[in-house]
This record gives sequence, structure tokens and C-alpha cells, in this order.
Amino acid sequence: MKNKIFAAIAATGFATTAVITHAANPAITDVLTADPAAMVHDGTVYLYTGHDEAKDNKGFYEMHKWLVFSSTDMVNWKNEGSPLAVKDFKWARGDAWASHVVEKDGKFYFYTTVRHDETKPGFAIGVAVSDSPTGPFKDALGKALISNDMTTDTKIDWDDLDPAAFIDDNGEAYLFFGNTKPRWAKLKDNMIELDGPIHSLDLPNFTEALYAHKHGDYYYLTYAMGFPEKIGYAMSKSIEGPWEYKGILNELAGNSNTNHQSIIDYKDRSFFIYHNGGTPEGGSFRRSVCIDDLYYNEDGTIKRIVMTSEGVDPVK
Ligand code: FUB
Repeated sequence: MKNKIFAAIAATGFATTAVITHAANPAITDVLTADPAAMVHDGTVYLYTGHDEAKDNKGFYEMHKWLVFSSTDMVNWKNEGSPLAVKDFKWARGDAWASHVVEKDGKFYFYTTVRHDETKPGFAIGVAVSDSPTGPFKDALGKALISNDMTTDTKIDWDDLDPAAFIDDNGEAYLFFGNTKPRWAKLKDNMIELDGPIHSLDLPNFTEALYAHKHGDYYYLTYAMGFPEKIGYAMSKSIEGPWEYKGILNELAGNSNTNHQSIIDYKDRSFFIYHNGGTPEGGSFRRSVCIDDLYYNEDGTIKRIVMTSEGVDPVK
């Protein structure tokens, strides 16, 4: 997970050993990780990921559970195990795809993509809850929060995936999601029911991985565009829009068709967390999480991400 450079420094007749720890991308290499979603809680960053288990890159995704890692410097990541698996949703039959976790009133809510069992077509979004950021999480509803029959304006059965929650400064909570059509809905105070209708958004070249965050006075929606995917973004003065498309944020990963991003502020720095296929046997179905710095311009727009092999300097 980390690279250590041991430098022997001779000084005034005696030797000192300095340990310089720096990151590398991919940031996690001892296990395959995809679809990162990071959350800052009580001074620690929790990084939730899917787990690619495909043997090679010829077939399709094989994903059965999610993983969680923690860090206080964005470089050294502790593997906290698997807080949730598809089998924990009795109504689901597979595909532990993208997820997102938020905290509200001391409870942690894990919104995630799964394939519904044969009683409903295609993909669905479930929600699980825990008293701890590292789980274990339990299905909060015993049924899907969002299922394919709730969004009949698209003809595909994989349009309800990639949930990302957002809690505004006034405590109002929202869920963003979608494939081919970006969507959002308000969440009730209990975080496990929708509060009103599902709305659609108009974002150019939208594919999936819709993610909301706030920095300063602006709200941001980032999302995967096209296929293979780049990441684009839009800005607004309100979480309910209107949204103004601002351009490409991250280029093609190159070695993976998908790029799935998460963005956080942590200890006065901002980070762009994504995946690529950058391990020796990596690729579109064997992905790994990477982390690079993210910088805002004075007008609130975001500088284009520079994907690096070196990763980020540790946060002090
Ligand atoms: O990991 C499976 C799917 O690939 C996710 O749901 C998408 O965002 C893409 O990363």
C-alpha cells in the first residue's frame, strides 16, 4: 500500500535513518478495489470500494462484496475488511457495484447498487445502516430503496445504479444516481425513504457515476461521460440546480473503461479519488483505486486532474 524510502543520512560523525513515506498510484495494491466513495468522519477518511474478483479482463465484472479502508494521511490505508456483501440484501442476487456512505445523527447509511432477484428486472439501489463507519452494515429496509419499475422512462434495466448521497448544510438529504439518465430524489429525515418524486437532470454525454459535493459556496456534480469514460462536471449555487456544465475534469484512464470518482476535502486539501486498471494484471474488470490532488480556481471551477503514478504527498 505504500512505498518506503529509507535514506541513510550521515551527519556530523553519526548516521541517522530518515523514513520518507510517499504514496503511489494505484494507492491500494494488495487487493483489487473499484468504485471508490470516501467519507471524512471524526478526522479519519473512510474509503469504501467494490472488490473486483474477475480472473481476467476478457469477461465482465465479478463483484460480491464491498470493502472499507481508513487513513489519516491519505497514503497509509488500513484494510478494515468487508462491511457489507450482496448476500446481506435478501432480495438481491448479485453485483456489488458502486456505493456511497454518509453519516447522519451518529448512524452510517450505505447506499449501494445490486442486481435485484428475479421478482424485479435489472439493477436496484439498496440502503444498509450501521452504528460504525466500518460496519457491519445491515439492510435497513428489507427491500430495494429504488428499483427499475420506479423509472420507466428509460428502456434499459441498468439505469438505477451508482447512488451517491449528499447532506446539505441545512440537514436536507439527497440521493443522486443513474445510468444514461442522471437522476436525484430527496431523502426523508430517516435516510431510508424517498421524500417526493425522482427528478431527471440534463448533463451532456452522461453515462453514470453521478456524485455531488460542496466546496465553498458552490455545489458540484461530477459524472462519467461517454464510454470509455472521462469525468465531467457541472456547478450550481443550489443542490437542486440549475446546473451549469463546466467541462472535462479527468481524461480517460486508458487502461480501464471506467473511472468512477469521489471528491473530498481533508485537512485543507482536496482529493480526487478514482480507479484505473493500473496493476500488472489490471484492466476494465480488475481495477484499483488511485488518489490525486484536486485544485480549485478562484472562481470555483476545478483545474483538470493530473493523474500521476506517484500519488499524493501524505497529509500532515
Ligand atoms: O463497478 C461496476 C460499475 O462500473 C459501476 O457501477 C460503474 O460506476 C462503473 O465503475
